[in-house]
Amino acid sequence: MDNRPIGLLDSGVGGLTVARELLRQLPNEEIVYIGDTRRAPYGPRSREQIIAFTWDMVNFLLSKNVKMIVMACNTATAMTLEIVKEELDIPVIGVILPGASSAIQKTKTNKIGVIATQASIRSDEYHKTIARKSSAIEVLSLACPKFVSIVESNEMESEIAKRVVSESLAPLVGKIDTLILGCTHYPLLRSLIQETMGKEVRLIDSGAEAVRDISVLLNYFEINAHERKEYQHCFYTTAGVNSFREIAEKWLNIGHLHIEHAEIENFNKEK
Ligand code: I24
Ligand code: DGL
Repeated sequence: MDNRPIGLLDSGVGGLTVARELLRQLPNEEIVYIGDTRRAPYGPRSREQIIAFTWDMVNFLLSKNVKMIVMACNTATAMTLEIVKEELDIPVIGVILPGASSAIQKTKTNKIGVIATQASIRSDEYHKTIARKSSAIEVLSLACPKFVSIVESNEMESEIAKRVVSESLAPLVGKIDTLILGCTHYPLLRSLIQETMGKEVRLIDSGAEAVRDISVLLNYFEINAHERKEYQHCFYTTAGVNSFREIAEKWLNIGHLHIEHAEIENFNKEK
């Protein structure tokens, strides 16, 4: 048993989709969440920047005495998981392997699609991860850079969103039976994506899949938390607390969250 919190990191608020799933599936666990909202989105950024920014978040979480780190961001996972994992002596889990494994399980035609940010697609990490597990599978990868801005401008229901989603996904329609939503924001466009791809295509939410793996890992290392009377989940944002609060409280359906601003630039764990 281990009552230390689980650390989650994300480029901004998108990782709250993973946090919500974690709180639902693992209610005894306490979380510390850091979202680098000031420097988000990471999707259009360079590999070097994403690595440096992710290290800032990792070091920040280590200073909070977390028992494991969840990279709740596909872009950070694609660029940094292997590098960070190698340096830490606590478990580090990303969202790519869980999403990839689930898609492999579900495909019947051996044709899997992946949609994600530019940086994630450029890294080719989903494709490589799937190929390592099964060389029989064909992977069609597609960057959908406009999807994040649609969600962040709260236009999910608009006609523009409908058009952008259907135009963007056109290259995949009819070519795959399973589609990985390889970005934290895409589950919010799920119904539009499903409509465009057709109802026979299975959509995989990498974040939700990752939480099942977190549970397995907690069991394996015997580091589950006890049930307690009170939980003090902590959320940190590198930008304003108010806009973060609005989204987090609505999304998690919890009031009065503990949210603080954090300066993490060049965050040093020795501090
Ligand atoms: N969803 C996201 N980001 C935003 C947003 C949103 N604004 C409305 N909704 N803004 O991501 C990002 C920029 N901000 C973030 C806070 O700090 C300053 C900069 C997806 C979030 C997924 C949990 C739509 C919206 C909402 C509430 C819940 C969910 C949601 F308003 F998608
Ligand atoms: N969180 C990012 C991801 O899952 C999406 C937002 C961004 O580009 O920062 O890839």
